Amino acid sequence: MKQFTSILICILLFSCDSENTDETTNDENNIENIGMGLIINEFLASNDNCCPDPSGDYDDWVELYNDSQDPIDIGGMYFTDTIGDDDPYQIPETDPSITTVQPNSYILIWCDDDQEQGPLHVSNKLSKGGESIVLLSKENQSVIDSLTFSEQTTDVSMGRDPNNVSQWIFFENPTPGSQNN
Ligand SMILES: [Ca+2]
Ligand SMILES: [Ca+2]
Repeated sequence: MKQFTSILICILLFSCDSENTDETTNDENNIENIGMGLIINEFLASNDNCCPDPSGDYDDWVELYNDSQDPIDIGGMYFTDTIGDDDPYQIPETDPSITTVQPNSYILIWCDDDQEQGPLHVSNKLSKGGESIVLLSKENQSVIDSLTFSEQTTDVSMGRDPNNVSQWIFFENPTPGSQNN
């Protein structure tokens, strides 16, 4: 029994030790997390009176948040409202000063089919009745973040709960371009 206990302690110590000091494991986790610094944070699928785009249009929008320590240029990434879309819309790479999201900052994609209004205006409008929002990487169109939503209320946004970012809740007072509140 004594010998068994000793072996058990050895095994436990070894496991704990390897977990705490194995940097390879952490590195692997970091590699898996590449691209997850950018998240879909809030959206408004039916904009009647909430908040106009820079051209004065009350259009649908999606707010992205960069929770990483590095700037991320969304130019070249793909956007679609359909999961498995084989022809997603590519955000233009023409003006990184407009399409780059700074660390811990927000950027708005206008879903208005007004591409002449700038690189942040995509071809897909959002359906009030519900559909999906999918952001795909520039390199291989892998999913950076996505969500599927059900019926929405005009001028009420849906976003991540600031107290629990994995929870999506409704906001009577949308906060496009700033922290959900
Ligand atoms: Ca517009
Ligand atoms: Ca917000």
